[in-house]
Amino acid sequence: MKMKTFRAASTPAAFAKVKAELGDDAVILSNRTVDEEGARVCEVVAAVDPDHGQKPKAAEQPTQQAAATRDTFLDTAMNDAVGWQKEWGQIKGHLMALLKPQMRLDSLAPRQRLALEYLEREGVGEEVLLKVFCDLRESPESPILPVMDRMAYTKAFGNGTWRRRIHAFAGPHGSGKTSALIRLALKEKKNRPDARICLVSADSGRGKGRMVLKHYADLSGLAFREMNSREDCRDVMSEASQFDVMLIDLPGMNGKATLSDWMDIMGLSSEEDVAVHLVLNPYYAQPQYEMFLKKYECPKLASVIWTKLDEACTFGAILNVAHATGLPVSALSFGNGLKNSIAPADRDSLWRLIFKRQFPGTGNKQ
Ligand SMILES: Nc1nc2c(ncn2[C@@H]2O[C@H](COP(=O)(O)OP(=O)(O)OP(=O)(O)O)[C@@H](O)[C@H]2O)c(=O)[nH]1
Ligand SMILES: [Mg+2]
Repeated sequence: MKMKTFRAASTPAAFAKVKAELGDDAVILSNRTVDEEGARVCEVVAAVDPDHGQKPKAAEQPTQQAAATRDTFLDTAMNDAVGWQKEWGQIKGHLMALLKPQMRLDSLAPRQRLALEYLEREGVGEEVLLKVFCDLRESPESPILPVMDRMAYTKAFGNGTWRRRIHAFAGPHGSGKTSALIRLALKEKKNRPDARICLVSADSGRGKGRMVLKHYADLSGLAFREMNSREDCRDVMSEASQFDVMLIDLPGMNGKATLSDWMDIMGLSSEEDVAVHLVLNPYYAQPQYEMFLKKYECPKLASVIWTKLDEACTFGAILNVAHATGLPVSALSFGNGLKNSIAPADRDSLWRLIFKRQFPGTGNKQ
Protein backbone atom coordinates (compact mmCIF):
# COMPACT_ATOMS: atom_id res chain seq x y z
CA MET A 1 0.00 0.00 0.00
CA LYS A 2 1.50 3.35 -1.06
CA MET A 3 0.49 6.31 1.13
CA LYS A 4 1.09 10.00 0.36
CA THR A 5 0.10 13.44 1.66
CA PHE A 6 -1.06 16.11 -0.81
CA ARG A 7 -1.49 19.82 -0.09
CA ALA A 8 -3.33 22.40 -2.20
CA ALA A 9 -5.21 25.67 -1.84
CA SER A 10 -8.61 23.94 -2.02
CA THR A 11 -10.09 20.46 -1.57
CA PRO A 12 -10.87 19.98 -5.31
CA ALA A 13 -7.32 21.00 -6.17
CA ALA A 14 -5.92 18.51 -3.63
CA PHE A 15 -8.17 15.73 -4.97
CA ALA A 16 -7.02 16.54 -8.51
CA LYS A 17 -3.40 16.06 -7.38
CA VAL A 18 -4.32 12.72 -5.78
CA LYS A 19 -6.01 11.55 -8.96
CA ALA A 20 -3.15 12.70 -11.18
CA GLU A 21 -0.53 10.91 -9.11
CA LEU A 22 -2.28 7.85 -7.64
CA GLY A 23 -5.12 7.34 -10.11
CA ASP A 24 -8.81 6.52 -9.67
CA ASP A 25 -8.24 3.65 -7.22
CA ALA A 26 -6.75 5.93 -4.56
CA VAL A 27 -8.44 5.78 -1.17
CA ILE A 28 -8.81 9.05 0.76
CA LEU A 29 -7.68 8.47 4.34
CA SER A 30 -8.07 11.97 5.68
CA ASN A 31 -9.02 15.42 4.48
CA ARG A 32 -8.45 18.47 6.64
CA THR A 33 -7.49 22.11 6.56
CA VAL A 34 -4.11 22.97 8.06
CA ASP A 35 -2.07 26.12 8.65
CA GLU A 36 1.00 26.40 6.42
CA GLU A 37 3.11 29.44 7.15
CA GLY A 38 0.04 31.47 8.01
CA ALA A 39 -2.03 30.30 5.02
CA ARG A 40 -4.95 27.84 5.23
CA VAL A 41 -4.33 24.87 2.94
CA CYS A 42 -6.19 21.64 2.36
CA GLU A 43 -4.25 18.51 3.29
CA VAL A 44 -5.38 15.15 1.92
CA VAL A 45 -3.78 11.84 2.85
CA ALA A 46 -4.41 9.17 0.21
CA ALA A 47 -3.28 5.64 -0.41
CA VAL A 48 -3.29 3.19 -3.27
CA ASP A 49 -2.46 -0.49 -3.57
CA PRO A 50 0.20 -0.56 -6.33
CA ASP A 51 -0.78 -4.13 -7.28
CA HIS A 52 -4.47 -3.35 -7.46
CA GLY A 53 -5.97 -4.23 -10.81
CA GLN A 54 -2.65 -5.49 -12.25
CA LYS A 55 -2.88 -8.81 -14.00
CA PRO A 56 -0.04 -11.27 -13.25
CA LYS A 57 2.59 -11.27 -15.96
CA ALA A 58 2.58 -14.25 -18.31
CA ALA A 59 5.72 -15.63 -16.65
CA GLU A 60 3.97 -15.57 -13.25
CA GLN A 61 0.85 -17.36 -14.42
CA PRO A 62 0.62 -20.88 -13.06
CA THR A 63 1.61 -23.46 -15.59
CA GLN A 64 -0.85 -26.16 -16.51
CA GLN A 65 1.24 -28.63 -14.58
CA ALA A 66 1.27 -26.57 -11.38
CA ALA A 67 -2.48 -25.94 -11.70
CA ALA A 68 -2.97 -29.67 -11.38
CA THR A 69 -2.67 -29.49 -7.58
CA ARG A 70 -5.90 -28.75 -5.70
CA ASP A 71 -4.51 -25.76 -3.81
CA THR A 72 -3.14 -24.09 -6.91
CA PHE A 73 -6.41 -24.66 -8.67
CA LEU A 74 -8.34 -23.03 -5.83
CA ASP A 75 -5.89 -20.13 -5.65
CA THR A 76 -6.25 -19.54 -9.37
CA ALA A 77 -10.03 -19.69 -9.12
CA MET A 78 -10.14 -17.30 -6.16
CA ASN A 79 -7.82 -14.84 -7.92
CA ASP A 80 -10.50 -14.60 -10.55
CA ALA A 81 -12.95 -13.80 -7.77
CA VAL A 82 -15.46 -11.90 -9.88
CA GLY A 83 -15.80 -14.67 -12.45
CA TRP A 84 -15.87 -17.27 -9.70
CA GLN A 85 -18.58 -15.48 -7.76
CA LYS A 86 -20.65 -14.98 -10.88
CA GLU A 87 -20.41 -18.67 -11.67
CA TRP A 88 -21.22 -19.64 -8.09
CA GLY A 89 -24.22 -17.29 -8.18
CA GLN A 90 -25.44 -19.08 -11.32
CA ILE A 91 -24.91 -22.52 -9.77
CA LYS A 92 -26.86 -21.42 -6.68
CA GLY A 93 -29.64 -20.10 -8.94
CA HIS A 94 -29.88 -23.47 -10.72
CA LEU A 95 -29.85 -25.36 -7.42
CA MET A 96 -32.65 -23.19 -6.05
CA ALA A 97 -34.72 -23.71 -9.22
CA LEU A 98 -34.33 -27.48 -8.71
CA LEU A 99 -35.03 -27.39 -5.00
CA LYS A 100 -37.95 -24.94 -4.89
CA PRO A 101 -40.56 -27.41 -6.21
CA GLN A 102 -39.45 -29.77 -3.41
CA MET A 103 -40.43 -27.11 -0.89
CA ARG A 104 -43.96 -28.37 -0.57
CA LEU A 105 -45.68 -26.14 1.94
CA ASP A 106 -48.54 -28.61 2.36
CA SER A 107 -46.07 -30.97 4.04
CA LEU A 108 -45.84 -28.51 6.96
CA ALA A 109 -48.15 -28.06 9.92
CA PRO A 110 -50.65 -25.19 9.19
CA ARG A 111 -49.05 -22.68 11.57
CA GLN A 112 -45.60 -23.53 10.16
CA ARG A 113 -46.91 -22.91 6.66
CA LEU A 114 -48.34 -19.55 7.72
CA ALA A 115 -45.00 -18.56 9.23
CA LEU A 116 -43.11 -19.50 6.08
CA GLU A 117 -45.56 -17.67 3.82
CA TYR A 118 -45.27 -14.62 6.06
CA LEU A 119 -41.46 -14.68 5.85
CA GLU A 120 -41.64 -14.91 2.07
CA ARG A 121 -43.83 -11.79 1.97
CA GLU A 122 -41.33 -10.05 4.24
CA GLY A 123 -38.62 -10.45 1.58
CA VAL A 124 -36.75 -13.36 3.15
CA GLY A 125 -34.57 -14.89 0.40
CA GLU A 126 -35.16 -18.32 -1.15
CA GLU A 127 -32.02 -19.81 0.32
CA VAL A 128 -33.08 -18.81 3.84
CA LEU A 129 -36.68 -19.96 3.27
CA LEU A 130 -35.44 -23.35 2.14
CA LYS A 131 -33.35 -23.70 5.30
CA VAL A 132 -36.33 -22.72 7.48
CA PHE A 133 -38.53 -25.12 5.54
CA CYS A 134 -36.13 -28.06 6.09
CA ASP A 135 -35.73 -27.22 9.79
CA LEU A 136 -39.50 -26.90 10.29
CA ARG A 137 -40.22 -30.13 8.49
CA GLU A 138 -37.76 -31.92 10.74
CA SER A 139 -39.65 -30.71 13.82
CA PRO A 140 -43.37 -30.71 12.93
CA GLU A 141 -44.43 -30.50 16.59
CA SER A 142 -41.96 -27.84 17.59
CA PRO A 143 -43.00 -24.19 18.11
CA ILE A 144 -41.69 -21.88 15.36
CA LEU A 145 -39.32 -19.71 17.38
CA PRO A 146 -36.83 -22.36 18.55
CA VAL A 147 -36.44 -23.29 14.88
CA MET A 148 -36.04 -19.62 13.91
CA ASP A 149 -33.34 -19.22 16.56
CA ARG A 150 -31.08 -21.24 14.27
CA MET A 151 -31.47 -18.53 11.62
CA ALA A 152 -30.65 -15.40 13.62
CA TYR A 153 -29.53 -14.53 17.13
CA THR A 154 -28.78 -11.46 19.21
CA LYS A 155 -25.97 -10.19 21.39
CA ALA A 156 -27.13 -7.03 23.13
CA PHE A 157 -24.90 -4.00 22.81
CA GLY A 158 -23.60 -2.55 26.07
CA ASN A 159 -24.08 -3.30 29.75
CA GLY A 160 -20.91 -5.33 29.86
CA THR A 161 -22.23 -8.01 27.44
CA TRP A 162 -19.24 -7.57 25.18
CA ARG A 163 -15.79 -8.64 26.28
CA ARG A 164 -14.14 -6.14 23.91
CA ARG A 165 -13.55 -2.59 25.07
CA ILE A 166 -13.29 -0.81 21.71
CA HIS A 167 -16.33 -0.74 19.43
CA ALA A 168 -16.14 0.71 15.93
CA PHE A 169 -19.27 1.58 13.94
CA ALA A 170 -18.95 0.94 10.21
CA GLY A 171 -21.38 1.03 7.34
CA PRO A 172 -22.57 2.83 4.23
CA HIS A 173 -22.84 6.61 4.14
CA GLY A 174 -25.89 7.87 5.98
CA SER A 175 -26.86 4.49 7.42
CA GLY A 176 -27.01 5.95 10.93
CA LYS A 177 -23.54 5.18 12.35
CA THR A 178 -22.99 8.43 14.23
CA SER A 179 -26.55 8.56 15.61
CA ALA A 180 -26.44 4.94 16.78
CA LEU A 181 -23.04 5.48 18.40
CA ILE A 182 -24.18 8.56 20.32
CA ARG A 183 -27.42 7.02 21.50
CA LEU A 184 -25.74 3.80 22.61
CA ALA A 185 -23.04 5.82 24.41
CA LEU A 186 -25.71 7.84 26.27
CA LYS A 187 -27.53 4.64 27.19
CA GLU A 188 -24.32 3.12 28.50
CA LYS A 189 -23.65 6.26 30.53
CA LYS A 190 -27.14 6.10 32.01
CA ASN A 191 -26.85 2.39 32.87
CA ARG A 192 -23.34 2.67 34.21
CA PRO A 193 -22.79 6.26 35.42
CA ASP A 194 -19.26 5.45 36.57
CA ALA A 195 -18.18 3.97 33.24
CA ARG A 196 -15.33 5.86 31.59
CA ILE A 197 -16.54 6.33 28.01
CA CYS A 198 -14.59 7.82 25.13
CA LEU A 199 -16.08 8.81 21.76
CA VAL A 200 -13.66 8.80 18.83
CA SER A 201 -14.26 10.44 15.46
CA ALA A 202 -12.39 8.73 12.64
CA ASP A 203 -14.62 10.41 10.08
CA SER A 204 -12.69 13.62 9.46
CA GLY A 205 -14.09 13.95 5.93
CA ARG A 206 -17.55 14.70 7.32
CA GLY A 207 -17.33 17.76 9.50
CA LYS A 208 -20.91 17.46 10.72
CA GLY A 209 -20.58 13.95 12.20
CA ARG A 210 -17.40 14.98 14.00
CA MET A 211 -19.03 18.12 15.42
CA VAL A 212 -22.14 16.25 16.57
CA LEU A 213 -20.01 13.64 18.29
CA LYS A 214 -17.91 16.27 20.03
CA HIS A 215 -21.02 18.19 21.04
CA TYR A 216 -22.59 15.16 22.76
CA ALA A 217 -19.30 14.17 24.34
CA ASP A 218 -18.92 17.67 25.86
CA LEU A 219 -22.56 17.79 26.91
CA SER A 220 -22.51 14.42 28.63
CA GLY A 221 -19.06 14.54 30.18
CA LEU A 222 -17.61 11.88 27.88
CA ALA A 223 -14.05 11.98 26.57
CA PHE A 224 -13.58 12.84 22.88
CA ARG A 225 -10.69 12.01 20.56
CA GLU A 226 -10.00 12.27 16.84
CA MET A 227 -8.32 9.69 14.68
CA ASN A 228 -7.37 10.82 11.20
CA SER A 229 -4.09 9.05 10.58
CA ARG A 230 -2.21 5.91 11.56
CA GLU A 231 -0.31 7.97 14.14
CA ASP A 232 -3.56 9.28 15.68
CA CYS A 233 -4.84 5.73 15.76
CA ARG A 234 -1.75 4.54 17.61
CA ASP A 235 -2.12 7.38 20.14
CA VAL A 236 -5.82 6.67 20.69
CA MET A 237 -5.18 2.94 21.13
CA SER A 238 -2.44 3.65 23.66
CA GLU A 239 -5.04 5.46 25.76
CA ALA A 240 -7.69 2.75 25.47
CA SER A 241 -6.83 1.07 28.77
CA GLN A 242 -7.86 4.27 30.60
CA PHE A 243 -11.46 3.79 29.43
CA ASP A 244 -14.09 1.15 30.02
CA VAL A 245 -15.66 1.69 26.61
CA MET A 246 -14.31 3.38 23.50
CA LEU A 247 -16.71 3.98 20.61
CA ILE A 248 -15.24 4.84 17.20
CA ASP A 249 -17.23 6.49 14.42
CA LEU A 250 -15.72 5.11 11.18
CA PRO A 251 -16.15 6.78 7.79
CA GLY A 252 -18.30 5.26 5.04
CA MET A 253 -16.03 3.67 2.43
CA ASN A 254 -15.84 5.55 -0.87
CA GLY A 255 -15.47 4.06 -4.33
CA LYS A 256 -13.47 0.85 -4.31
CA ALA A 257 -12.20 1.29 -0.75
CA THR A 258 -12.89 -1.60 1.61
CA LEU A 259 -13.09 -1.55 5.38
CA SER A 260 -10.46 -4.25 5.62
CA ASP A 261 -7.90 -2.16 3.69
CA TRP A 262 -8.80 0.91 5.72
CA MET A 263 -8.30 -0.99 8.99
CA ASP A 264 -4.92 -2.25 7.75
CA ILE A 265 -3.80 1.22 6.76
CA MET A 266 -4.83 2.71 10.08
CA GLY A 267 -3.23 -0.14 12.01
CA LEU A 268 -6.58 -1.16 13.56
CA SER A 269 -6.55 -4.70 12.16
CA SER A 270 -3.89 -5.80 14.60
CA GLU A 271 -5.67 -4.37 17.68
CA GLU A 272 -6.97 -7.26 19.78
CA ASP A 273 -9.57 -5.35 21.74
CA VAL A 274 -11.65 -4.11 18.79
CA ALA A 275 -15.12 -5.23 17.65
CA VAL A 276 -16.66 -3.72 14.52
CA HIS A 277 -20.43 -3.31 14.24
CA LEU A 278 -21.97 -2.97 10.80
CA VAL A 279 -24.78 -0.40 10.68
CA LEU A 280 -27.38 -1.18 8.01
CA ASN A 281 -30.92 -0.17 7.03
CA PRO A 282 -33.45 -2.90 6.18
CA TYR A 283 -34.63 -1.52 2.85
CA TYR A 284 -31.73 -1.93 0.43
CA ALA A 285 -32.08 -4.23 -2.59
CA GLN A 286 -30.48 -7.68 -2.24
CA PRO A 287 -27.52 -7.00 -4.62
CA GLN A 288 -26.80 -3.89 -2.56
CA TYR A 289 -26.47 -5.99 0.61
CA GLU A 290 -24.15 -8.38 -1.21
CA MET A 291 -22.00 -5.44 -2.23
CA PHE A 292 -21.99 -3.89 1.28
CA LEU A 293 -21.15 -7.21 2.91
CA LYS A 294 -18.11 -7.53 0.65
CA LYS A 295 -17.08 -3.93 1.16
CA TYR A 296 -17.36 -4.04 4.96
CA GLU A 297 -16.18 -7.59 5.49
CA CYS A 298 -13.31 -7.69 7.97
CA PRO A 299 -12.01 -10.12 10.59
CA LYS A 300 -13.16 -7.82 13.42
CA LEU A 301 -16.77 -7.69 12.25
CA ALA A 302 -18.79 -8.79 15.27
CA SER A 303 -22.42 -7.73 14.88
CA VAL A 304 -25.02 -5.92 12.81
CA ILE A 305 -26.93 -2.88 14.08
CA TRP A 306 -30.19 -2.28 12.21
CA THR A 307 -31.32 1.35 11.96
CA LYS A 308 -34.22 3.26 10.37
CA LEU A 309 -36.57 0.37 11.10
CA ASP A 310 -39.33 2.99 11.36
CA GLU A 311 -38.83 3.81 7.68
CA ALA A 312 -39.03 0.20 6.48
CA CYS A 313 -42.09 -1.80 5.51
CA THR A 314 -40.51 -5.27 5.52
CA PHE A 315 -37.82 -6.79 7.72
CA GLY A 316 -36.79 -9.92 5.80
CA ALA A 317 -33.36 -8.38 5.14
CA ILE A 318 -32.48 -8.92 8.80
CA LEU A 319 -32.74 -12.69 8.35
CA ASN A 320 -31.01 -12.63 4.97
CA VAL A 321 -28.00 -10.78 6.39
CA ALA A 322 -27.91 -12.98 9.52
CA HIS A 323 -27.83 -16.04 7.26
CA ALA A 324 -25.17 -14.58 4.96
CA THR A 325 -22.85 -13.38 7.73
CA GLY A 326 -23.59 -15.59 10.74
CA LEU A 327 -23.33 -12.40 12.84
CA PRO A 328 -25.64 -11.55 15.74
CA VAL A 329 -27.86 -8.45 15.80
CA SER A 330 -26.67 -6.15 18.59
CA ALA A 331 -29.02 -3.14 18.45
CA LEU A 332 -32.23 -1.96 16.80
CA SER A 333 -32.90 1.69 16.01
CA PHE A 334 -36.37 2.85 15.11
CA GLY A 335 -36.49 6.65 15.15
CA ASN A 336 -34.26 9.68 14.71
CA GLY A 337 -34.90 11.24 18.11
CA LEU A 338 -32.56 10.86 21.03
CA LYS A 339 -35.04 9.19 23.36
CA ASN A 340 -36.64 5.74 23.05
CA SER A 341 -35.36 5.24 19.56
CA ILE A 342 -32.66 2.62 19.96
CA ALA A 343 -32.48 -0.56 22.00
CA PRO A 344 -29.89 -3.24 22.53
CA ALA A 345 -31.27 -6.27 20.71
CA ASP A 346 -32.57 -9.32 22.50
CA ARG A 347 -34.27 -12.48 21.27
CA ASP A 348 -37.74 -11.28 22.17
CA SER A 349 -37.38 -7.89 20.45
CA LEU A 350 -35.90 -9.46 17.31
CA TRP A 351 -38.78 -11.89 16.76
CA ARG A 352 -41.42 -9.34 17.78
CA LEU A 353 -39.99 -7.02 15.15
CA ILE A 354 -39.92 -9.66 12.44
CA PHE A 355 -43.21 -11.42 13.13
CA LYS A 356 -45.28 -8.62 14.72
CA ARG A 357 -43.57 -5.47 13.41
CA GLN A 358 -43.27 -4.19 16.95
CA PHE A 359 -40.42 -1.95 17.94
CA PRO A 360 -38.48 -2.79 21.11
CA GLY A 361 -40.09 -1.69 24.35
CA THR A 362 -42.83 0.31 22.67
CA GLY A 363 -45.41 -2.14 21.43
CA ASN A 364 -45.63 0.32 18.49
CA LYS A 365 -46.23 -1.25 15.16
CA GLN A 366 -44.81 -0.17 11.87
N1 LIG B 1 -35.99 7.62 10.91
C1 LIG B 1 -34.79 7.32 11.38
N2 LIG B 1 -33.75 8.12 11.11
C2 LIG B 1 -32.55 7.79 11.61
C3 LIG B 1 -32.32 6.64 12.41
N3 LIG B 1 -31.01 6.58 12.72
C4 LIG B 1 -30.45 7.67 12.16
N4 LIG B 1 -31.35 8.40 11.49
C5 LIG B 1 -31.16 9.62 10.71
O1 LIG B 1 -30.39 9.30 9.57
C6 LIG B 1 -29.57 10.40 9.20
C7 LIG B 1 -28.14 9.92 9.02
O2 LIG B 1 -27.68 9.51 10.30
P1 LIG B 1 -26.14 9.57 10.70
O3 LIG B 1 -26.03 9.03 12.07
O4 LIG B 1 -25.57 10.91 10.43
O5 LIG B 1 -25.57 8.53 9.65
P2 LIG B 1 -24.04 8.20 9.36
O6 LIG B 1 -23.99 6.77 8.94
O7 LIG B 1 -23.19 8.61 10.49
O8 LIG B 1 -23.81 9.12 8.10
P3 LIG B 1 -22.41 9.59 7.46
O9 LIG B 1 -21.48 9.91 8.59
O10 LIG B 1 -22.81 10.78 6.66
O11 LIG B 1 -21.94 8.44 6.62
C8 LIG B 1 -29.75 11.43 10.29
O12 LIG B 1 -30.67 12.38 9.84
C9 LIG B 1 -30.33 10.65 11.46
O13 LIG B 1 -31.15 11.46 12.30
C10 LIG B 1 -33.47 5.79 12.68
O14 LIG B 1 -33.39 4.74 13.33
N5 LIG B 1 -34.67 6.19 12.14
MG1 LIG C 1 -21.58 9.93 10.57
